[in-house]
Amino acid sequence: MNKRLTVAVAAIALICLCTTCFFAGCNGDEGDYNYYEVPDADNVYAEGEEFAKGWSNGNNGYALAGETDAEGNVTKDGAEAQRLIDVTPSPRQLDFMEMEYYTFVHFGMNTFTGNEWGTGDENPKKFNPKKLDTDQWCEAVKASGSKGIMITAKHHDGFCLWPSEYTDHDIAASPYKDGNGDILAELTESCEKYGLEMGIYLSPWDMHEESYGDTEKYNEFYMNQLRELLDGRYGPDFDGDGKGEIFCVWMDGAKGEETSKEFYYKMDEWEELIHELQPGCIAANMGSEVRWVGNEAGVSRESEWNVVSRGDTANQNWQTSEDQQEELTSVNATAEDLGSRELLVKYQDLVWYPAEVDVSIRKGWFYHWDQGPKSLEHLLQIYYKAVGGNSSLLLNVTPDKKGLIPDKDVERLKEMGEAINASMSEPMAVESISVGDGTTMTALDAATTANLLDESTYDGYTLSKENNEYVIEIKLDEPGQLGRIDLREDQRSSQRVEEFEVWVLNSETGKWQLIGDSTIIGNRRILMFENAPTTDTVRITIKQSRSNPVLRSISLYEKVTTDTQE
Ligand SMILES: [Ca+2]
Ligand SMILES: [Ca+2]
Repeated sequence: MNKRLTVAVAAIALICLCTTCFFAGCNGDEGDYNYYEVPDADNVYAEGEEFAKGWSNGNNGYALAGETDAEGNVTKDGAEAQRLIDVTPSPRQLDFMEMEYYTFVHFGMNTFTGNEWGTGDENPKKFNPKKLDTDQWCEAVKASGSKGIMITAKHHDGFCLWPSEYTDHDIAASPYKDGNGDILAELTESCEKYGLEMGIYLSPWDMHEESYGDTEKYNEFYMNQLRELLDGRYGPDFDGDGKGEIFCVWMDGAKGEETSKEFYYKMDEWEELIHELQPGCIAANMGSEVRWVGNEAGVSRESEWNVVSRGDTANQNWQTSEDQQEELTSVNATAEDLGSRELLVKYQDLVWYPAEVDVSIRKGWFYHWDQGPKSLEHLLQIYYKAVGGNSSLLLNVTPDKKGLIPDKDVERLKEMGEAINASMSEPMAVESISVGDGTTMTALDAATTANLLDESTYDGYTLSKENNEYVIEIKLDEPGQLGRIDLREDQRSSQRVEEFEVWVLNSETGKWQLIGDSTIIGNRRILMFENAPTTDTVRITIKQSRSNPVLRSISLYEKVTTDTQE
């Protein structure tokens, strides 16, 4: 777990996260989230006709781990499928993936100076929120469906929101509560009250700290601050052992330009300390457990893979020339393909490294009076694309100089939570589920059906190749119009599905109609439909998978009247 991704990955993330994107104002385009346009009648089969027409469940699409050929040798495809699915999440990563959506709070000295980046020599007297209310933060983000809050305990300017023993550049030197304030302690109480997890951003870049630039000395300083933040004094104590829990420490790779080339962050040591003090705490962004999605616009890939290459060594089965070796080390965080079979076959060293989408509700990460929140449509688009596209969503909010999330943003967060709830609160009632090849179908027993309909539990159903199970048929209690389909794989068995389709039996025409197709599923894949025909039977066909798909859950949601793009 301690090996790092290549320098190329880190360097690109560093530049984009901290300069390019903000200054270029890359705020994301609205309007590109896919509601699936249901195609017209050309993709239909009459009932009874062979369903699985035109696609293969052979090696190309559905190689089983360890599959043997006619001579009894393990096939190349089978061995490769096994190699890929052998990469699975750590228990800590598995738990973290249940968070799905949580909130960044950028609040600090920059809030009072109007900067995105400070200088490190700001006067602490400038920091003076008069109405700071962390309950207001928690109430607002909770209403949006968020499960936790991550606070900028220290941003690049080095000003600390908690009284730190290791610096004078902190809240104790500010007028806030006459120097007796501790915003992390206040947030701890509020998180406990609202049932939200708490995370911490501790900027590795520290413009104020004298030892910054000296690897050894600064390392000691940073580790000391980590100890203060993670020794149990902060974070809600949900397990009741008297010590607070921190769910995530978020570290970016930003570094002062004036530092020497020899100066570096000892990320491995930091991560070790984080896990020693808080065994459940994830190291994100430049940490080795959750990867940056590659932009700050809230955009994730169509196929977001959890198993990716470290980008350093060639797979022994893949012959490399010098040029190809060069290509191998150039995998970077912003590449479109990080995890296809075609790509991974070239690499020896694979890791479980799921994506996190970080984006601000406003243009900036800190509060600026002349900015406002993104539209509801834009936020929903970001949410469905990230959470519904096998990524975590870290949505930033910006408390103002008073110390409050602005009213407009509070309202927008509420609308967001309400819209998601309206579309996805109560799944359509299911009569039965069966599996097979589309012609011969076998009903699942009641217990398996219940597991498969329960999205909160990992257990579901593993499709069998021997029985030609690549079609899953869901019979509904009542006919209805699909608005959302929400699929989950059991990530304990890695990420397997590479391509699938959704079909419905059109109640009017009596024919099967293709209404959507997509690539990966992973932790969660949500497809949205605006004009699906009325149906009482839905089929999901797995077209390609790395060995048998292991499904955690299937949830179908009926279209609601408010549920349109407009
Ligand atoms: Ca505890
Ligand atoms: Ca389940």
